[in-house]
Amino acid sequence: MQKTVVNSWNEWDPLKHVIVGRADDCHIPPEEPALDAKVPEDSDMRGQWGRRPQETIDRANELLDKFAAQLEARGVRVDRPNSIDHSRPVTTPDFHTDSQFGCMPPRDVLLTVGSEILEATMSYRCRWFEYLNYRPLMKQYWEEDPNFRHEAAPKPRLTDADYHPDYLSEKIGVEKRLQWAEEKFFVTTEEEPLFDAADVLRFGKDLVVQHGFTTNLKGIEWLRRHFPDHRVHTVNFPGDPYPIHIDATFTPLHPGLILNNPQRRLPKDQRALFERNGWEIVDAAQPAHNTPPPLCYSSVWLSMNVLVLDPKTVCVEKSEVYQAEQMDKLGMEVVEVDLRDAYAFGGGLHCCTADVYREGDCEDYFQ
Ligand code: DAV
Repeated sequence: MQKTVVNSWNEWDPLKHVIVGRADDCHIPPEEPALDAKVPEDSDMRGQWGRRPQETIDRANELLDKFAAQLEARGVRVDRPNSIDHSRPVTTPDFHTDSQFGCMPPRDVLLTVGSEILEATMSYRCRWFEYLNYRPLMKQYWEEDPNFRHEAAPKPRLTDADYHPDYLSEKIGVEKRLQWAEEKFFVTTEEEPLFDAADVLRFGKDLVVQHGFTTNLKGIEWLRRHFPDHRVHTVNFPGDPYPIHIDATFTPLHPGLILNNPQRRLPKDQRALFERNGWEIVDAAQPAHNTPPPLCYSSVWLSMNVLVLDPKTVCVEKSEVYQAEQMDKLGMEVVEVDLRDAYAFGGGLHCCTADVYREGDCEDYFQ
């Protein structure tokens, strides 16, 4: 009998097989345009780069290993990537960077849609080769599953023409950033298609994609042409001064229910799709922390970066007590996962995983 290894159409059907990232050899990359635009202006990461301190790598790996074991204990098959040497510089005919990023978080690189896993273009130079961390797994799935479609989006050139120089100033200020977000003026230009996989949410036949720093309109158009059987929707969150990745902003929990980041404001006309189809958009609980942990790119809203195991069960980071309490009130069973000391490696529970198999087929949730 033929074996289906890869199948996942949405963010909530029962999870059976997942990739969990590794912190091995993760680096803080040197300055480059798209990355600098995301590092908060008051961050401890400004102006420093190099391999992350070994004790933080060890601690993050300990937590990721425990998370993987927790998932396995619930019957989920867990695969882990093979870290490449991220200290190696990258030179292409178009750019040079002195180091790479890491094999975290897999959600940014791999987009699973049905029987396909698509490697995103990425928009940071230091992440150009990140797909190589996952190639041994892709090779294995390709050999195990005759229907698996392993795809890669066209590698971008990432010349200076890909980035707006206005974003390169050290101090832009939050007010100006919010104005630019409102105007949809982001660090990336429309030179060529760019997208990160973590800007995409899967709702069966519909893909909801955030236009922001890491995904441009051409990237969204590329996805629309690549998935002709899907409807692709563009969304914006003008309340986010550092808009990258949709998964700490808009989190579907099961058909009919989405958690929304109360600071980031999905515009009214973009809410219409969900509301006219009877989906409830609920404001997420406040994060439990006032600041992110040290050397972290992400905001405190990793509180809502949860991993849904099935429509009634959700993994929530252990210290995010308000988020857990809200999940409980929404009728979800909460699985606590200790991951905060790994946040600095690129994100929370949704970020540090990538779907391989969820039960269920492609369904149509919207009209
Ligand atoms: O809120 O900083 C983090 C998303 C990481 N995938 C934020 C977005």
